[in-house]
Parts: sequence; structure tokens; C-alpha cells
Amino acid sequence: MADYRAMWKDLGMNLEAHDMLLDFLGKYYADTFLTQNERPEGMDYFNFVMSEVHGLRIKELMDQKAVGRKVIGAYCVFVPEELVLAVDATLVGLCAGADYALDQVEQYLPRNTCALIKSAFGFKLGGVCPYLEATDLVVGENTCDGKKKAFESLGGLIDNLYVMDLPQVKSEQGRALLKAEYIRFKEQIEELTGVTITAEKLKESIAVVNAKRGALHRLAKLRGADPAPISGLDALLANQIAFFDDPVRFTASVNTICDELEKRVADKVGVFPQGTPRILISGCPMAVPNWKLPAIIESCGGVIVGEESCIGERGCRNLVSTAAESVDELIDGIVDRYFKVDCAVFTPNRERVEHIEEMFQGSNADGVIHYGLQFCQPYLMEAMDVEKKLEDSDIPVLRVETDYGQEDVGQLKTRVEAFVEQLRP
Ligand code: BJ8
Repeated sequence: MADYRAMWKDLGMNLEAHDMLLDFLGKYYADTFLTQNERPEGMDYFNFVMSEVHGLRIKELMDQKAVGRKVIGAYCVFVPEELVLAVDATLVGLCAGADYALDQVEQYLPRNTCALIKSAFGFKLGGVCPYLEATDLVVGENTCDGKKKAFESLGGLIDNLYVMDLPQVKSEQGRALLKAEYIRFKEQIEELTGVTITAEKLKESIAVVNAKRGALHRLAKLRGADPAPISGLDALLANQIAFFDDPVRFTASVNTICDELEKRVADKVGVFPQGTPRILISGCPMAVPNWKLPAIIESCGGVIVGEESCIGERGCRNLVSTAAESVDELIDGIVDRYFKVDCAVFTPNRERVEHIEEMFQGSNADGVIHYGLQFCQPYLMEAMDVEKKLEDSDIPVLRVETDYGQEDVGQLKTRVEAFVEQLRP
């Protein structure tokens, strides 16, 4: 990797702590991903992206900023990339999947806060996230109670926080709130960038994001084959990278790997033997480098064939209609698309179970592992109902509650191994 230390220093990062983090990440990535068998050649691109995740990609963002392009960061899939691209800005995901500076974090957040929120604070307090430091605007959102209150505290640590209010009920009023908030956000980013969104620009950006989601869907569908042409770890990685890579380049890279996978499917080439127990993961999002559970599943004799998660199907299903002429009508299309996101913060949230069943069938899965982050009330509470309904449909389910720590790896392995065995014919 080139020397980016001057850039990181300019961003105000803690260089020593960051060196240690990159060292850990590099080793963890190599042990988890590079040791897999039969990886598609197309994964070389994603290996490269990961090797430069805090380097070249940040340099690209800094180069864009140098010519006036703004960088907007977000913690939730409800922040519409279509609007961000339409003001000639770049959207990056800020969620993190590793514990960091926990002692400092617990001076701001109670211990019983989910790891995803704690991690966001840890990366800020530890000075190790160049994405956060590169942003011109950080978008928080009122979803779960944890995030809602955490953004109040985060506002004291950064000076560019904007909070989006989001509905929790799929009613007419809920839809009206979402539309009002998207219009408020549009005005905010128009002011930030000095660019006024036109119908033409918005159509173009919708097409870019639709193409990205379309490519991820193509990838998701190919995983329905037996033998699975790509590991769950690699497919998850592509979904994770979708949150910070350049969208056009990313789409092309996913389509390239899909071409290769199509051939594999036709030739019946897989990463695991035909008949390997197939698992659908459902639940909380898994941000980089949260690979713990997927790595356990695939080292215990299972293959992951889908993620019902915001970093997965929930985040990329449904496209925005471009069959409209005015900005307002196009925004209606955006609202229609995002209003279908079945996050557990909604009540009631019946579509989610229906959707898990649909994915279970579509991916030819044999069982579902519900992944809930410790202290995540929305998903942990919803998990009980999900489990019951899936079992009523004779779908085997394993409910897992964990965090970003490694202490429970042994116990998780034992449970996952037993579940995978149960799925064998
Ligand atoms: S749309 S899932 S990205 S809110 S894990 S912080 S819910 S306590 S991440 Fe999410 Fe948007 Fe919903 Fe998706 Fe709270 Fe749970 Fe923590 Fe969570």
C-alpha cells in the first residue's frame, strides 16, 4: 500500500492506533477470506478494495473534495443515495463492525448498548475512521431508541451531524413523514453543495443506484444454485463494500463476478460440495469487519446462501421507478421504494417474516440462523415471533444473540455445528 500517513494525519487521525487497527484488519481479512477454497477470480477486485479500504478509497474521496465534491456519511439504509448523487456528492456508510476504545465509549453510552452503536463511537473516539473524518455531513437517523439517543451524544463529538426523522409505522402518516424528511434532506444537501436537484439529474442518479442494486440482486440469485458458486463470506463482503465503493465501478465489478458465477453454475462448480447444508442469515446488519458468525457457519460445514439484512437483501431489494417527469414525482418513487424496507423498528412488521420465507424458498435454503446483536431490542424481540412463524412453516431456525467480542466463539461453534448437522438429509 502507498504511504497515506500524511493524508491520515491531515484528517486528524490517531496514527499509532490506526496502524495497529490496520495491522489487525489485514491479518483478520487474510485468515478469514484468503484461506477459502475455490474463490471466484472476480474476488480479486474486492481483495484489492479491502487492501486499500483506508488508503486509495480515502485518497479518491479527498481528491473529490479538493475539487469541491462533498462527502456524506450515513448509518442507515434509509438515507437515499439517489438524492446524494443528484447533488454531485458521494455517500459512504459509516457503520463499523468491530469493538474499539470501549472504555472511552462507555463514558458516553451505557454498557448495554448494541455493539454497532458502540463501534461507531469507538471509531470516532479512537480517531481511527478516515471515512467519518472525511465527511462534510454525517446523517444520523431516528430509528431504534439506541441510535436516537446515541446521536444526541454524537452531536457533541462532531460538528456536522444532521438527524433525519423516520417513521415507525407503515401508515399514510408514516409515508408522509418519510416524504417530508426526504424533502428536508434534499434541501439540506442542496444547500451544502450549492447544486439544485433537477428531474434529469435525479433520473440519472436513480439509474446508477438501481444498477447497483440490480447487480447485487443478480449476485443474490446466483447463490440459489447447488453447489453454491460463491461463499457466503465473499457475497457478504461484496454487500459490505457496496457501502463505500464508487457505485459505478462497484456495479461493474459485481457484474463481472456474476458473469463468472453464471459459468460456474452452468458447469456445476461450487465453493462447497453439492448437498452442503444451506443457511439463510436473517437479522441485524453486519458491517465490515463483522465476519464472526459467517466464518463460524462456513467453517462448521454450512454454506450461507443469503442475508436478510440491511447489508444484504433488505438494503438492496426493490428499485426506484424512473417513470416520472418532475422532481416531486421522482421523490414519490424514492419514498415508495424506501418505505418497503422492513426494518424491525417498524411496528407491526409482518412483511419481514413473509419476506424471510420468500428468501428461504428463493435461495433453496435448508435453515435460517437469526442473528441478533446483544442489546438490540428491535431485532431480538422480533426474533421470537420470526422463529415461531418459521417453525410453523416447518423451517428450521437457530436464534443467535451475540456481539463483536470473541469470547463466545467456542459456544457459537458448538450450537452452529449441531444446527448444521440437523439440516443434513
Ligand atoms: S434500516 S436495521 S440500518 S436502523 S443493531 S443500531 S437496530 S440496536 S442497525 Fe439499522 Fe437502518 Fe434498521 Fe437497517 Fe439499533 Fe439494533 Fe443496534 Fe441497529
